[in-house]
Amino acid sequence: ADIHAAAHTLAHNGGQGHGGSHGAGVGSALLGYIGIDTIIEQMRKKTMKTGFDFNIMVVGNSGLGKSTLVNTLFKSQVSRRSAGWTRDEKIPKTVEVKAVSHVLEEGGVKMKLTVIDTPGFGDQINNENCWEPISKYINEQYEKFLKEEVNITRKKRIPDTRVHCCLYFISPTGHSLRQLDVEFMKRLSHSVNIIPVIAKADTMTMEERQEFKQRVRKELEMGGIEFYPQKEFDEDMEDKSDNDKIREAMPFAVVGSDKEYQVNAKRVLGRKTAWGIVEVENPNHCEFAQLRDFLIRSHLQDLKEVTHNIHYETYRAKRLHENGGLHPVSCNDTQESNL
Ligand SMILES: Nc1nc2c(ncn2[C@@H]2O[C@H](COP(=O)(O)OP(=O)(O)OP(=O)(O)O)[C@@H](O)[C@H]2O)c(=O)[nH]1
Ligand SMILES: [Mg+2]
Repeated sequence: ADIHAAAHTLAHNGGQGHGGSHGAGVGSALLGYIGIDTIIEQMRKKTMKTGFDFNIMVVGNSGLGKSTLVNTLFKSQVSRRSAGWTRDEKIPKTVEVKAVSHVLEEGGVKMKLTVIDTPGFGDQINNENCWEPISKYINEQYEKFLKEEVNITRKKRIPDTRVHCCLYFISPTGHSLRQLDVEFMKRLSHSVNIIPVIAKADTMTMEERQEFKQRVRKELEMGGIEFYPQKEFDEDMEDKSDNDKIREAMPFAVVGSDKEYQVNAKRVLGRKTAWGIVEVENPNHCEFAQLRDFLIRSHLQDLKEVTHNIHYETYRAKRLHENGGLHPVSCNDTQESNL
């Protein structure tokens, strides 16, 4: 992103810059502050005003704690737990895709969070094509966005329903990945950012967990399955070294909970197990905090950018190509990030 010819970059740090500009030749008259750096504050203000969309999908067998984990991640009831549904309702005959939106606000910043649930995934007798409705949903959102984009009169802000992130829940069997896991991730990893996680990590001992994690990692690698953050999209060495650390720690073995326990005079979210209370946010107990930090605190914007610049772009190019090269007139000035 920051490719620039060195000769054209003039450090201009306010009042201190003057002395340094003597021999520079170019721009020798740096007489005071311009205000380039205020762009950050301007962007901040805009974001505060408009808020932003974030769409997260959860996929995995019934009962793996998908709803609980999303609720734990966002500290609110953003995904309805299926408890309370009747038996017949509980396992749909086909995979359904259900999106529910909420607006969350923190520090004056509004996030419109949409949680896309996929009840019925992996719960059928024959799970052969159960990735299909999910893939269809993902592509439909790209299609919607594309239609809006190629309109002659476009909305100032195209509503973004594209799936920015797909949390894939791996069953804590202690054995290995199932055929379905491999199939799903293989089929979808080129159209959506997949983040695999090991569900209900508290049902395994620390040793079992480590062993299982190693095995899953090896199988993902052998299966040639790519997941987010993809190596090929690292933008520079710093990105690469940060992301390498994350990739080496994946898939995160997580625990979710909506119950609080008293631990050392503090109320913490946790789960009671045979070997004591597993604290959800304690990095010594499970990798929930690592997942949260990565997903929300460091990579949320990047998830959106990769969705727009890579996955959507791939879809768009393919669609326009199919259309016999019918390019929209104004395809070059689309919003960079759909904030
Ligand atoms: N041991 C353990 N149990 C969990 C965890 N997360 C959720 N559960 C429990 O597992 C059950 C199912 O949790 P849900 O969050 O409804 O699971 P889900 O994947 O959303 O299930 P469906 O919506 O039916 O597909 C509930 O009884 C939860 O309390 C976890 O991390 N560890
Ligand atoms: Mg659920």
